[in-house]
Amino acid sequence: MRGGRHREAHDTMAGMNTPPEDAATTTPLLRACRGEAVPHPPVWFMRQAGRSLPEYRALRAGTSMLEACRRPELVCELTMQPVRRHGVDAAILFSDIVVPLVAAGVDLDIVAGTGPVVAAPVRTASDVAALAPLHPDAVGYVAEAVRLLVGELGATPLIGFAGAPFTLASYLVEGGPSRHHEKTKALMYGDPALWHALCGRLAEIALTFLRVQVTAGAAAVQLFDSWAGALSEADYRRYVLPHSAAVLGGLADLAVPRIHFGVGTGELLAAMAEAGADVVGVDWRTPLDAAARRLRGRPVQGNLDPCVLFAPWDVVETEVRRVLAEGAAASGHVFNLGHGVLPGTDPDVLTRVVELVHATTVTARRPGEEDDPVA
Ligand code: 1CP
Repeated sequence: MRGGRHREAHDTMAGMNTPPEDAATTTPLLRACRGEAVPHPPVWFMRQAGRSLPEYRALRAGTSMLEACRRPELVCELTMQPVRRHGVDAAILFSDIVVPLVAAGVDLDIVAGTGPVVAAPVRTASDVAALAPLHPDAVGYVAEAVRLLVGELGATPLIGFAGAPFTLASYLVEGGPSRHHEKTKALMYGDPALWHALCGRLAEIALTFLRVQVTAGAAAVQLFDSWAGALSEADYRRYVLPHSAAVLGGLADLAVPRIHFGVGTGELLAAMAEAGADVVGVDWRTPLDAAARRLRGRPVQGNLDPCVLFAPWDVVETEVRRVLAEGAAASGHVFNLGHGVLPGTDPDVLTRVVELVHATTVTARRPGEEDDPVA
């Protein structure tokens, strides 16, 4: 497979001759997250494990999403598929942001073609009071999957993840996917005390879920606040930032890079960084050099429009090079899409993007760093 050849080359560059514990901290992903020089910009794709891959569709057939998330060996294989195929610089755990809610006792299902659907939406003080904390043992299957993966992945880092309080609250309050988040915002504006109580509980759940993953071996984490872009900066700071900060701050002692991402968050980037992110994920609407200015040079992740992958290759190539050039303005750049891989994406295009990013060492190097030794 093309990805196999590619990975060999990448592993060599990432330091296969160093002991495993060193390799885990010197890979391009972790170096870029710390703003250190890299042999090439690291690249992975949000939703890289998924319906764009025929091997994913074959393995998932007949198993519901939540059931798949509870089976460590299946999680391990689904997580590995895009790593083997594309030669990406990181794996992301196959799971979902609602998995810890289910484990904490919320009656919720992931409906194919729709997303998470909550049986009894959370809207009153008694609903919030009934939201139990997450006990780490309730996601023991996630810890087991992470341990299996760390063994399989070798030097390639595993990214653990969780949903941020606002995005989790949106699913719980709306009862499912939502375009305008109107019930969520009505609760937020109408009963701030209840809102903060809800988000406080969700922050604890997200933090426990992330700590389980890092303790089991995840080398970095991403906190998805996918729908935070629905808020003004003032509302984000008032109603959301303290809770996301509790999650990100609660990981500080574990010393893993914390990536924080949302969609449509161009106006929120500085505030999201203030919440405690080491790296801020950016969608395709904000050029990465503009994002880097808003973030005062902090490392960025992103931000190729996932729809560009449906255009002819010469367009894809031009856009990838533009993203790389703009990303070079930041102290570190993790190449990614601006949001998740769309199901109809041709997986061979993703593999070619990885090859292109890995081959673009020199133009991606930041000015003034030419003499830095490469890991
Ligand atoms: O490869 C990977 O990226 C790992 C897998 C992964 C991740 C990181 C899945 C599998 N879900 C997630 C996170 C997630 N889940 C987010 C944050 C990322 C993002 O913004 O896309 C969100 C918002 C969800 C919620 C969710 N779960 C949705 C979106 C619904 C909406 O509001 O539009 C959907 C469709 C799901 C189900 C889901 N999660 C993952 C998969 C493979 C699926 C499809 C399930 C199926 O096959 O039925």
